[in-house]
Amino acid sequence: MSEELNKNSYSADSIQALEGMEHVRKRPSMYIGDIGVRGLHHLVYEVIDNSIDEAMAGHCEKIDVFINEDNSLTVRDDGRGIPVDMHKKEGVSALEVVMTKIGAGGKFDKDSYKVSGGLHGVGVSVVNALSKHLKATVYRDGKIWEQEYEFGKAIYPVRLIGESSERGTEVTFWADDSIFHTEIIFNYDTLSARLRELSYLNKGLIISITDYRNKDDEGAFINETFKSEKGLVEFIEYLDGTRERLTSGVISMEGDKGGIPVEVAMVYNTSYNENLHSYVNNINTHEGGTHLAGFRRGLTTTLKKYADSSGMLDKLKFDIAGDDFREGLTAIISVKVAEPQFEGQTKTKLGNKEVTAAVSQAVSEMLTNYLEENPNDARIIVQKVILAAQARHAARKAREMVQRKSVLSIGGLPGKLSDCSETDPSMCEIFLVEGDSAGGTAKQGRDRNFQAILPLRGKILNVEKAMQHKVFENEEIKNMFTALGVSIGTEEDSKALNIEKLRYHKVVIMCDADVDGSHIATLILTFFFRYMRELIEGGHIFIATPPLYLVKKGQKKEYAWDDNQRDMIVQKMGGGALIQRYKGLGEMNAEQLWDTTMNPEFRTLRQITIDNLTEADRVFSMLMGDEVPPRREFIEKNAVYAKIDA
Ligand code: 0RA
Repeated sequence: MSEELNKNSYSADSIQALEGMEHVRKRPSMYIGDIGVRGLHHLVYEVIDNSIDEAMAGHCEKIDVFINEDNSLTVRDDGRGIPVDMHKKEGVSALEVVMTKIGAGGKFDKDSYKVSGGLHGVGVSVVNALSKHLKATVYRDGKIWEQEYEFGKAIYPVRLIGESSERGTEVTFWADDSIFHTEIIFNYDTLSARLRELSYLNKGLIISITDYRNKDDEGAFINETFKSEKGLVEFIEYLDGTRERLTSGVISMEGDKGGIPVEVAMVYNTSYNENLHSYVNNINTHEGGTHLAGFRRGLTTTLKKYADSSGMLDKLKFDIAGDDFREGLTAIISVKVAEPQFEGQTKTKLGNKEVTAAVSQAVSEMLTNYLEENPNDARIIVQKVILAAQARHAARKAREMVQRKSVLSIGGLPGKLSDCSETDPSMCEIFLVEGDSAGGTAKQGRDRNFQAILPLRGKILNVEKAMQHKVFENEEIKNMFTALGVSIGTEEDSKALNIEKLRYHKVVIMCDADVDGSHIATLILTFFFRYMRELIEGGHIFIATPPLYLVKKGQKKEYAWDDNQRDMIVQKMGGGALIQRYKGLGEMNAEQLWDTTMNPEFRTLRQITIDNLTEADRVFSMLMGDEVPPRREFIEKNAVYAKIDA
């Protein structure tokens, strides 16, 4: 206490800064979203964002990311280098201000075009506050400077350590394991997917990632370098690569509309899904917002106008709705907004009103040109829209059937459902079980107080390839809707989901631990991803993990989930242990299934989360689409379990 008072050099501002850093450590989730795996990776994005800002200001061409052997992480750029000279107001170097003051960002450089920023756009000082150690190195004006920090506090003033003709900033941080509720281990695929995305969103920028923890077959560290010359056009080709293209080229535009940089790329494919991905300042806006509204408006008005004047709609007996223009459409919208207002539950919905008109105008101009110059494609698109409208009318009838059933609630519950007695949804679980026989075992093994069982017949419908009305007519899918108590579709938005009446807060997919089982689990996940994504986003979807082996000796019984575990148990039990390989759930009796897979005390449920929505979309279309080679490659790369990070 008295020590604080004696430090006369501490200005009121630096004490406030200290409090800011303390606050970050006390309430980390307010700054990085959560303190799990997602929040940990958010630290990386936050550091990279500073380098991206430097690139957007036109001063940086290359960003290198290194996952170090000890799971510290390094980001290096070839920008101007964070200034190290004395900051007049703060009395310390500018570098120290940037690193230790919450919200300092690049404030002292008003000219820089600063629009990037992570989910919350909080700045690198937040990463510093949540790191047990951080080291910043600046290459600038022929010199090398460095400063290190612990828990966000500088441990020495900026010091000169050498000379160099290089330019740039390097930050290495060791995340504080006392803050995070997860091991400090970075996931290569998660970071790589985000860096690839960033390279498409910032064309021309070179971004590399190196993993010093793992080597490939040739003994080199795992490494990828991303650089996109064509930006969103290439992003679309990557995303939609395994779908069958309907038109000749990717329709795209890039320009400035009323001071707002807008980039759009789109393509129609033969699928029945709508895939819109929108970004604001490189952030994926899951919840959409004004830019997406602008895209829809521009698309609908332009296509409608063209279709009307083409005469192709003359004999049509029914109306065309907004949805119809977006069936089989994959599009990416990226805008840069100086002062974005983010709204919505996850703060990923753009609120700035002025953006709607900017994007709408951009899309109208782009599309009008394209349709005029490509009359063949124009006809194909209008025909697709008409077919979509026809299908929508059929789908509505099918959907109304499902809804009528779910409105009847109790009486309408599927006959195959073995419900639980608890009625508070937050306490209830439902197991979606592959096959009637495993369903029967699960029914005997469960705790009927809070666990419900819905058996699903064999391979469920691949919704990736089915038209909407086929999806709603499908028996297993209808059963899932009614059992879960979820209804779908409003007048304005046929895919709007109503999950307020969700009857179980845990939905557990339980399939055999073999190739067929994973295929079925993937089919079910695809259904949730395309038709009930809110359930995944709400953390309601889980995958059960039945054991692979039973090891027995006399009365002793132990289960193993992998070969390693099996060998350890065999060794522990000594000679004469018997190993039973479970090929499916059906080989377990009710008690075994309860003990290993259903009993909350001992089971492991894998919660399904979406790391990167755009990448998840690509993976589902690839896994469930027509093309075999990319699917085989993915499954080989992710062998054992085709683990889908969705
Ligand atoms: C403000 C001013 C200047 C550089 C930067 C910020 C800067 C920050 C970061 C963070 C990571 N990499 C960065 N690179 C640059 C320099 C202004 C000038 O030189 O005139």
